[in-house]
Amino acid sequence: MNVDGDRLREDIETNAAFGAVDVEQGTGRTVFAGTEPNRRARDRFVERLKQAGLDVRVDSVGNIAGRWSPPGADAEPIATGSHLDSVPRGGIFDGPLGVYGALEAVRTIQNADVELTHPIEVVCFTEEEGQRFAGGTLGSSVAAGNRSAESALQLTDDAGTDLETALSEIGYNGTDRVDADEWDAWIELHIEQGERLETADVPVGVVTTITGITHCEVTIDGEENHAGTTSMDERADALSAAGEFIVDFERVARERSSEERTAVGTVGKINAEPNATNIVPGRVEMNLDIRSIEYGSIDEMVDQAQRSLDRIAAERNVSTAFEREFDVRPVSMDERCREVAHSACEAAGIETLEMHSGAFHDTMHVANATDAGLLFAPSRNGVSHSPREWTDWDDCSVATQALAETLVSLAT
Ligand code: HGY
Ligand code: MN
Ligand code: MN
Ligand code: MN
Repeated sequence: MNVDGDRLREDIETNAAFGAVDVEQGTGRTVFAGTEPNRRARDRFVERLKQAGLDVRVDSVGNIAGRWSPPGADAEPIATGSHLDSVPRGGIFDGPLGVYGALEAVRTIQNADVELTHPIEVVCFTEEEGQRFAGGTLGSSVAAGNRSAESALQLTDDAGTDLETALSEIGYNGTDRVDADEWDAWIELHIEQGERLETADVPVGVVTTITGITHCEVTIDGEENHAGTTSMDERADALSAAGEFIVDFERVARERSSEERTAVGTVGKINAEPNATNIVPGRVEMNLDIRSIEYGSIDEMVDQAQRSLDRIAAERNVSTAFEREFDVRPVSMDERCREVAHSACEAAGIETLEMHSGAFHDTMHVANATDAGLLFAPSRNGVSHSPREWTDWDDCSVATQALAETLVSLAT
């Protein structure tokens, strides 16, 4: 079987134009659920699915599935796919390589002389990055039965728009069903977003475990006051309190990571009010992103973060709130999918390397409903969630070939 690397590249480059933001380091893209760039990316994907002869469905939360059912393929479908939404100024491969790699794998298998017993389903999940609604992996959590469609549709963005409205505005609140429990197996192709494959000079990663993750919302309330007339010993400065907390939280994560390498902690989003030069800040809201493949590490870091916040509240005369949400335990990939991927790649002369995933993925939910596997393609210098994200086109083709070989092994 031969992947058409030029066709794959054209799909990914065309998709990159939707929500493109030109920045000095490269081409980023900003594609949130329910926005105009999201509609254009979805429309293009549906058009390409139909051109490949796949039957297209859209479910109530905007998940898109295209099914190829060749004659004799009567068993439960094998599914593959990823997401098309992005983080702000994200790269062009995080998600789209898995969506268009899946479609290219199917087109490659269609042109090969193989008799499938299972149909193959190509899937694009809604809002994996969680930039507008919920904390991430929204569509896959519904497709895998981890969240009800009703509750998902009621989620609102910062402007108060709910998901149902956002999807109907772009014409993607469907009436079909996309159910992960209908699938016999699932394989996602994704960029590694790390540098182990590049360092080892191996073209394909086979994932063993996907990190656990907790997002916490921290609020600090002090007292807004005049920056010139409020003496230093009379202040309840929410932003200085947040600054002390952030440095202490980083210490907690560094210490944990020195004992258990996959433990990480990040404060990536912060909002200070009223955010004016000459006003002592009265309120800060920030999000914590805490991960590890050891759930005990996550609990330990959350516990220490709460204790640090309580200490700072007492010392600085501020009040605090700490809400733990979006809590997903580490997920092991199924032995069957890992073994099939390794042997299919070996038979095709493609070297593989086992590793954990420090990023979360739609696969972590799908694994709850069926046998699930995750393949990685190399990331240049390990960079991702950045306009500098890059995967060489040859690496995209080899990883897509690995996906096609794995799908054929699962679907026959
Ligand atoms: O944040 C993550 O791990 C994923 O890239 N959304
Ligand atoms: Mn991502
Ligand atoms: Mn992703
Ligand atoms: Mn089978």
